[in-house]
Amino acid sequence: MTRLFPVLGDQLSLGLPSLAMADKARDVVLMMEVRAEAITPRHHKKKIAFLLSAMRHFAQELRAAGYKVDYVTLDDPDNTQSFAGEIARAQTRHGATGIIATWPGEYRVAEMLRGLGAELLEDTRFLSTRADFAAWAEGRKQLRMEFFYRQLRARRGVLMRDGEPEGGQWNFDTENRKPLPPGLTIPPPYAELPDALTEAVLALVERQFPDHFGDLRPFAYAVTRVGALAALRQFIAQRLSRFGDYQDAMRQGEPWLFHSHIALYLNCGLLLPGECIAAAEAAYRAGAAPLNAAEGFIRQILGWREYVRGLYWLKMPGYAAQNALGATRPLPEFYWTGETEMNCLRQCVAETRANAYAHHIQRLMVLGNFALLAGLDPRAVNEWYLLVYADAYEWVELPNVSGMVLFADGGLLASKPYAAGGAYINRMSDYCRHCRYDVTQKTGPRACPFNALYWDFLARHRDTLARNPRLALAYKNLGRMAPEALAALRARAGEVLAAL
Ligand code: FAD
Ligand code: DLZ
Ligand code: SF4
Repeated sequence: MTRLFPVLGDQLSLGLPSLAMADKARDVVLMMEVRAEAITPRHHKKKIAFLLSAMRHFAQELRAAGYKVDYVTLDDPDNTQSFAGEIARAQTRHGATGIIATWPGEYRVAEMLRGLGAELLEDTRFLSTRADFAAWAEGRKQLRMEFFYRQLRARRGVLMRDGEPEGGQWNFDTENRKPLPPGLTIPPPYAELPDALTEAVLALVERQFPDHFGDLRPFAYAVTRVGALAALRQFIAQRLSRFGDYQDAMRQGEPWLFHSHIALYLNCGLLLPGECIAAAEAAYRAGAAPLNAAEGFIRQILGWREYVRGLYWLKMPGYAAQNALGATRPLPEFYWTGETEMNCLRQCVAETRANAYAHHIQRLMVLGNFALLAGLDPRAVNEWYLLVYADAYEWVELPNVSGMVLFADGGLLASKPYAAGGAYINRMSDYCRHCRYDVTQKTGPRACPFNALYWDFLARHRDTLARNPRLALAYKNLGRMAPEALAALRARAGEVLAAL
């Protein structure tokens, strides 16, 4: 009896628990390129190309490892272009009696697979389980990442010494907020030339999705495990040592800085979180990276990545509909075109369009901060983030956007909204030096829009946010402001919003 083992685009790991159960002699691994996944939402061209090429390369690896692989290509004339349609067709084709899969990365896909009677296995590529997170969250009013992280670190013995955190403290974030000094050499990112398989996919994407957002070429991402491992090695050797110091910095024309650029590989399965953490810890122990860098990097993966996944599965499906601040404004056109005089936003959209990548602070404090302050509709903002970044899958994108950026979950993830005026962007970047607006001005036609929007945001949400102890100082300052000054700021904010 043949059984069907669907392997989805974000499950490109030979160690997948479902694959371990497959009988190579009689079971069939099914991989499906389907249009529905590319067009709802309409993903960035580079993201589609990356994933389809990585899938095609992974199918070769599976065959080399002895699996029977049934691979449906996007332009197969019989392709029904949906997961459910392709699984049904493959069941008939192979006379398959059962479906076994690894837990997928999206709630709707899990529901679809369950609806087809599939057996779903826990995804062992994560370092904690959904049940671990649910047990930890039980009875807690607030779910702070820091405490989940500490527990995981201690349990797994990561950066620990005699039962205590290495260096005597869990978190070195206060050392990780430096702006970039002038003259610092930034190493180029890992890059590969596309092989014939990738070139075929690039041509396919150009043909099938010409109107999607984003630049398809140049295409230099790795598409195999070997390439992804090389990218990880290059990060550890060339950038990790400065990752901590400049984690929050931004510089015009420098999209990659000292970040790792591995989330796209981790999230589709070409890299595993445990090996990235082990590589960073080994670099620290060998004296090749300082503790604030290694701990900072490890916390992103062992802490944030595991935490947002736990939160997603605990709170779905309701999490996607949350809108605690009642935000309803449509997404401004400049999120697609980059055509705005706000230089920080223009730069971040342009880099997103070119690379299907922006680093964390660009996503959070520029693109996200504007969405928060302007009261953009969480559904529209989530859709944008999900489609523009090559590393975006709903389990990781949604908590970051609805929880971290928009405070749409009412403070479940973040202890306060990450709202900031232009001064923060000016401190951490050189964007303001190249901007038509003046970051020091609060009102008037040349005033940086972030300034008025910030105060307007606080005033607008006074009833909901003023009791938050972490906003006490901000509300104290708002309270001290002369009524005419606040009125002028709010009028300026009104103009900015009306112009959107
Ligand atoms: P680095 O800065 O080098 O960090 C190392 C790794 O840590 C990343 O590769 C990633 O795996 C992990 N990591 C870091 N921060 C987070 C986080 N907040 N949540 C989960 N993992 C994290 N990350 C995604 O992987 N997919 C997304 O769709 C995504 N959407 C985001 C949306 C918003 C609004 C924000 C603020 C953050 C989002 N992040 C997302 C988190 C983070 O911005 C990206 O993981 C990071 O920018 C990817 O680049 P990098 O690989 O160079 O990461
Ligand atoms: C994002 C994406 C795209 C563009 N295309 C495919 C595809 O053709 N086949 C596939 O298996 N997965 C694709 N994905 C990823 C899925 O949309 C989805 O995010 C994951 O399968 C997680 O459930
Ligand atoms: Fe952005 Fe304001 Fe700075 Fe211009 S002045 S780059 S709008 S923060």
